[in-house]
Amino acid sequence: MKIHSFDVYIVDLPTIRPHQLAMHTIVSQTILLGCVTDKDGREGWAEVATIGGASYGESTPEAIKANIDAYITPLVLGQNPIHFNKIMNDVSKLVRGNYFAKALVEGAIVDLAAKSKNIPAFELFGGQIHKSLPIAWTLASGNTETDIEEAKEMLEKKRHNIFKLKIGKGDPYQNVEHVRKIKQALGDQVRLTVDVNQAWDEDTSNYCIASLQDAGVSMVEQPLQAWDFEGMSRLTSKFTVPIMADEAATSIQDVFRIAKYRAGNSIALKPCKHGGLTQTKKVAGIAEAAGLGLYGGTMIESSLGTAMCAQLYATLPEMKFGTEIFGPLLFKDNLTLNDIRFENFEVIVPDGPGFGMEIDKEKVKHYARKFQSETEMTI
Ligand code: MUC
Ligand code: MG
Repeated sequence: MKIHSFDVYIVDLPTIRPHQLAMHTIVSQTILLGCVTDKDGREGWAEVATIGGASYGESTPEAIKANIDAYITPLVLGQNPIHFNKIMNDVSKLVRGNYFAKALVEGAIVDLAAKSKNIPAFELFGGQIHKSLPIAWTLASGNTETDIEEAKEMLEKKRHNIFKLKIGKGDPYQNVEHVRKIKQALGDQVRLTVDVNQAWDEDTSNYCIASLQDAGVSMVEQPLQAWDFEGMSRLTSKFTVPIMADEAATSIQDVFRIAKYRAGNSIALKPCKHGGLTQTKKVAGIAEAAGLGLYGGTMIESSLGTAMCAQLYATLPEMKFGTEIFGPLLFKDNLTLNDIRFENFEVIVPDGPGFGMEIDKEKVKHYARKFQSETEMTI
């Protein structure tokens, strides 16, 4: 079995409502799909998602596609997918950084390898510990009343009882008030966390985190810029509310540094930002050894990317802060023929062959960027 082709599609998928982060409001999420084939025409598929073009991170959708096409695909053609560990090790020697690109390539190869053995992909990562995982929902409409109504609806439907608020945009002090009001309205039946997405300086963080802690918030994610390890370390030792590193926790070396200097006492995992599933397992190992709490993060993937995250997170001993892989629930449409199931405040880990998802090629064609004409598309 040899890899015959690798194709990358850029897809824009509309959301059910605007989703407001510090740097960008998502109304249409840009997703990359990777499709690997072998000589017998068998396929493996993977997904990574990006937020706000170049405003969230360095891996823009266009760069991910261009770098895979030019530099990674030539290295994987002709290789046996079951050797994905060696393939990605060889790729990493010749391609620096490019974590999202590597995650997409590794994911599609893993899907193909697992399908060829008729096993779920998590069997290639030590096997499943959890069959379902707690799932948070992000309240990010930008309006306090709308967020409270949305949260109440989620509670009633038993979909979520953990809520994350994106509070990096606008006036920090007003945003803290917004959080306080939501916590007051929802009470102790919910766990409330906040994500600042690097928007505050240290003085603002000192003032705001004290108020958030007082309001009963149970975790503060990435208050400072990704590079500010020292500031994150000071905040972590000052407050009792857990401080989570997200944008700062990319490579295994970053996570080791966070552990060493306590620049955060919890880590948001995201296979795309770490460079794939294998690297995510390594990050989780460093965190576990250092006693850092884990969170199953998302870049707001659709069903396929969510299945990839769920399958990997299911192999880890403990997700202290649960997961936030709610992506499929935020989209108007689905790129797979089957759905991710959300039940009783948890996401059910897909357990079919590969990532357990069947791609809907008509939908991929429908939402793929126009510069990819039908004649260029091999699906
Ligand atoms: C982030 O920074 O964590 C995750 C949930 C959400 O609403 O935005 C993302 C990105
Ligand atoms: Mg975050």
